[in-house]
Amino acid sequence: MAVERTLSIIKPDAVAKNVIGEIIARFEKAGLRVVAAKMQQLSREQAEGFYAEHKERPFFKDLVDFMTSGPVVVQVLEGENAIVQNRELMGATNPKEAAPGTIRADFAESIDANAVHGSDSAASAEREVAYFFAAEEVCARS
Ligand code: RTP
Ligand code: MG
Repeated sequence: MAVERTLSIIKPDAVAKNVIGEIIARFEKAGLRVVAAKMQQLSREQAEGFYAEHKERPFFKDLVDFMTSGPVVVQVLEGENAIVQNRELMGATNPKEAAPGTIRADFAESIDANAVHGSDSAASAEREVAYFFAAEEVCARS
């Protein structure tokens, strides 16, 4: 299996709940390494650009409102099979459907305030990492 990189965002609800460390611990315990990280208040423009694929969806405005409602922690995770592994650790988009023990089952309130984002494919991961980080801001650790 290949070493991959994926973009993770700890969303405003989880930052407000003060569970940044608990969420990062899940990644570390699963063997993923943080290779870039920053806390940031997203502008509407940044959130809209990041979620551009959902621009025509009915929930787009709510999504942008939520993602700009407070600071987020943006990280690059590196490890074997990191993209799928991160999605498995996160659990389903709707926390009511998320498997027990997943981040969303344990920390998310609703489909809107769902604690974390994770890239959903290799192409998304490449775009999303470059959206937030310059190449020199990502520190290889493997
Ligand atoms: P994310 O991109 O944030 O990691 O979440 P995801 O892949 O699990 O879900 P996605 O389909 O990409 O949707 C992005 C975010 O939009 C909100 N959403 N609301 N009301 C709805 O039907 C609905 N569907 C999606 C969620 O907050 C989701 O995380
Ligand atoms: Mg998504």
